[in-house]
Amino acid sequence: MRSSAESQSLFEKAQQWIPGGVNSPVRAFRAVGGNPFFAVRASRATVWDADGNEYIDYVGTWGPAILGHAPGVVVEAVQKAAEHGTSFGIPNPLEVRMAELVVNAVPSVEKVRMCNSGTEATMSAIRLARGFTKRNKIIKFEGCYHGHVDSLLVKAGSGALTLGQPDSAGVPAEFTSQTIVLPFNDVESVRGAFAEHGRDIAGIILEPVPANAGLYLPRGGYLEFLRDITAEHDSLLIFDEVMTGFRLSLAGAQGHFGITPDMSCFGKIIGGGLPVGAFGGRAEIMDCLAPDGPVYQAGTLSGNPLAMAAGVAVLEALVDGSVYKKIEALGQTLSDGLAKAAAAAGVSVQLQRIGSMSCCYFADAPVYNMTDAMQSDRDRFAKYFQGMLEEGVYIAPSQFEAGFISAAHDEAAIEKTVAAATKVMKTI
Ligand code: KE4
Repeated sequence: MRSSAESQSLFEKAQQWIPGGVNSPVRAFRAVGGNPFFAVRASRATVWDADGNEYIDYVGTWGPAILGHAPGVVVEAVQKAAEHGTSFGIPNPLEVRMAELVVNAVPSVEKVRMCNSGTEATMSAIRLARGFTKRNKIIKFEGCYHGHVDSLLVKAGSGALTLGQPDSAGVPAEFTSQTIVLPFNDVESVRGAFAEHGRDIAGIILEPVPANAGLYLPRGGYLEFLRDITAEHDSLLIFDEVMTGFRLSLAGAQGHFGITPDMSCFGKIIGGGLPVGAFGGRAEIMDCLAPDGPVYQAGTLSGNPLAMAAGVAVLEALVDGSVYKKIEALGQTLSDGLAKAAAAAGVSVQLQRIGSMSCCYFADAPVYNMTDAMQSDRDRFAKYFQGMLEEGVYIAPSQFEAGFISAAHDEAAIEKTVAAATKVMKTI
C-alpha cells in the first residue's frame, strides 16, 4: 500500500485555502475516489509524489510533456532566459522565433497571436471569427472542451463532464444563446443548423479529435464535410488543436487528416509546460486583430520570454519528426498490450488511439460521440485507475480524459504498464 501521509497533510492544508484543494477541478480525483497525491518532482516519464512514491506518468501534465518531463533542452532554455529577465511586456526575439516555428510547421497558419492559455486562445478565436464574419452564431459539439469560455461551457467535456457539469452555473443564458451545440460525427445535424441559421453562423469550433470525453475519432469524411459546408456558407472552420497541435504531427491533426481550417488554436506543447496559448490562421482574418483591426485581444504575459524559450526548445526538438515515429510505435505497443490484458481478464474495453493519444473506455461498443462515451462504466474505470496507481502507473483520473505517451517513455515502461494492467484488470 502506497504511503500517502504527506500528500494527505498537504491536501488538508490546500483545502483550507484553495477551492476543492486544487487549482483545476479534474485534479481532485472526484471521479475516481480518494484524494490526489501531490507531485514534487518529475523527470522523463516519471513523477514522484510528496511521499516518495513514483509513477509512470501517462497524463504528461495533460499534454505539454511530449518530450517527457524536464527535458534538458527546455530546462537549459528556461534557465538562460530567466537570467535575462522573466517578463518584459515588450516585444522580444523569442516571440518572433516562436511565430516563425508555428507558421513554418502549420501551412494553414499565416499569422499567429500568442496568449496565456488554451481558454484564451479559443475565446479569442471565436471573437475574431465573429468580428471577421460580422456574424454571431458559433457551432460546437457535445463533449468537446475548449477551455472555460462562458459561451462554450455548454455540453463541454473534460473536467465539466467528469464532474457531471457539462453546463456551468454562472453563465447567463444570453451568453450561450448564440452557441449551437450538436452531436459530433453527425452530418445531418450540421446540415440542419446551416439550413436554419446559415448566414448567421460565424464558424464551427471543434477538437478535430475530441479528447475531452475520452478519445474518439472523426468518422471518415466528417472533417472534409465540415470544411466544405463552412466554405459554402462563408463560415469559418476553427480547429481547436490545443491538445492535438504538435502532438499528432508537426502540423497537428490538420496535418494528419489533410484538412485546412481557417483558424487554429494551440496551447500545451508550444509552451513546453509553461502557461501558453496561441491562435492563428489566414492573414486576412488575423489582421482584423488589434492594433491593426477592430477585434480587441491582449495579454500582459503573452509571448512571455520564459514560455517562449520553453516552447521554442520543444518545437525545435520536434521539427525532424523522429519523436513522432517513436511515440506512434510506443502508442501501438501500449494499446495492443492493454487490449490483451483486458481480454485475458474478460473485461470489455474499447481502446481508442491516435498516435500517442489514447483512451481505454470500459464499454461494450466503440465510442464515436459523447452519448456513446457516457455509456462507459465509470465505476469500473475508477477501480482500474486506483489499481494502476497502486502499481505505480498514473493515468488520467477520469474516464473522460485522454492519455499521452512522451518521447521519454520506452519499451520497459510500456511493459511495466501492461503487466500492471494485466494484474489489475483481473480485480475489477
Ligand atoms: P487551458 O485553458 O486549460 O490551457 O486549455 C483549455 C483547453 C482548450 N482546448 C482543448 C482541446 C483542451 O484540451 C483544453 C484543456 N485540456 C484539459 C485536459 N483535458 C486541461 C486540464 C485541466 O482542465 O486541468
